[in-house]
Amino acid sequence: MECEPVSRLIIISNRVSAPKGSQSGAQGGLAVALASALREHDGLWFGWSGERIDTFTGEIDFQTNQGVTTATIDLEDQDIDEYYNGYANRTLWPLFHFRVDLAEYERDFAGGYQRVNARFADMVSPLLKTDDVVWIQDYHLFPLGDELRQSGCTNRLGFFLHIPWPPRRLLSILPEAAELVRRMFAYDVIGFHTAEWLESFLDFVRLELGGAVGTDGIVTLGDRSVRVLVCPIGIDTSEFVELAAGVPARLAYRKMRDSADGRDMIVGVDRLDYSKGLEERFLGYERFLVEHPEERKEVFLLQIAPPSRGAVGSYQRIRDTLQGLAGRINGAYADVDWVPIRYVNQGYARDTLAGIYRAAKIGLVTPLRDGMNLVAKEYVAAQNPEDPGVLILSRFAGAAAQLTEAILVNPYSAEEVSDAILQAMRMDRTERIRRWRACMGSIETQDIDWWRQTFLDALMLPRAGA
Ligand code: GDG
Repeated sequence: MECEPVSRLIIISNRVSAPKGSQSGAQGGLAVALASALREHDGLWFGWSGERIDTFTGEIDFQTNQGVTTATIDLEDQDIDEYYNGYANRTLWPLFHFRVDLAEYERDFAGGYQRVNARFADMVSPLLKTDDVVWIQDYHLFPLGDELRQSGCTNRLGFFLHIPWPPRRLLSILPEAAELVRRMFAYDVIGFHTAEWLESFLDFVRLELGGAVGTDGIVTLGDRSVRVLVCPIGIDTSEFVELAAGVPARLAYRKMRDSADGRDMIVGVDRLDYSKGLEERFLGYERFLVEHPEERKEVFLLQIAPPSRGAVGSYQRIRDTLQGLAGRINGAYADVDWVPIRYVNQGYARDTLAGIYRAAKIGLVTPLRDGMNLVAKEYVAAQNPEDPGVLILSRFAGAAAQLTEAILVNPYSAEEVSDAILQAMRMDRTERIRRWRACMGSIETQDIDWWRQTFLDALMLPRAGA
């Protein structure tokens, strides 16, 4: 099937990351990829500024930076509490990451979520031209497509989910689940990272809503049809390879190797989030120290964990738990010349990070559940091809479907994590190179440009309902 060219692209996400002077700053790969798509299609990026105001004004702040125009609005306290800290991060995020125990269900949260999605639609609608193609990002904005349709929008609308889609029975716990999924049929195309997330979505549509799943990737509910696809997000692999070979990365590499004093370094880099399995990771590493006392001083774990979503109680608790755990493990095993865990609660520039990844013999990426996980891919991209490190990856990260030659582990099992660390430490160079090449092949083929193009191509196919 032929796809039409994209005329103007409108991207809508909860937050907008305006392009900065350098790609080596805090800006993530996603922001860079979306910015380059916007540049190519003369686009506009709409979202929340991240600022709080007393009363919502409806004012839009337009800015153009390096060929990318952004349009942002400020939100009022109640919106942020109910929509962002509430429904998005206290209800949907935990539930979609299998943490039923942490998910909170408040009508006020659901109401705030609905209100802000309607607000986004009110603000965006007047900006839309007839041929604009609209691409909405992530779980903060599930109902936005339907809100736009209600205000008369006939544009092509695409939606991409960056987090896992939970199994049907789990999603049924959400009081608004049926309505939320029904409203997703306002989109023309919905994309997921993995076949597993897509299958769970289809299960819900089929078994809870009575929808019909065609063999051609078209799903129908009542009189609405939507095209669904698996489209795993990648990183800007060639940029990351260059970054890892550049001067700032080389300096970071040297600094790390010097401070490692000949020992192997294991690295973890994650937003401080309970879904990333940091507590279980520390316990798996402790298990390794207990089971292999002879290896203790041969290795240390560097865990970089910049705090996130600090306004949410469960994030404050995980922060306290990890501080306590790192302290306890260090207290129990440290010696005058060795500390088992270096636990760091701050973020680093991307180029520094690239050097740190390269200095690590092992990348330890063990989320309990993760839509994709870009750190796993960045770790692979940053390695020295002649002497690469080993990636240990949770089988519950979306990335495990692609990086099948990593050492895949069950992150809940301290024993498996411990065994994997030993296996990685002892792996010979030939085996390391073989596994690394397989992983690298995958992230080179399906990089961030591939992701964006694959999604947009699907969005520009003849429309599902047409
Ligand atoms: C969501 C989904 C999905 C981390 N610390 C620093 C830093 N980072 C960067 C990493 C990486 C990014 O943040 C994190 O990406 P992840 O994919 O690991 O995780 P989420 O933030 O949870 O992202 C996830 C993703 O969306 C994309 O679809 O993969 O599953 O949960 O790029 O490098 N960057 C810098 N300093 C740090 O200290 N500069």
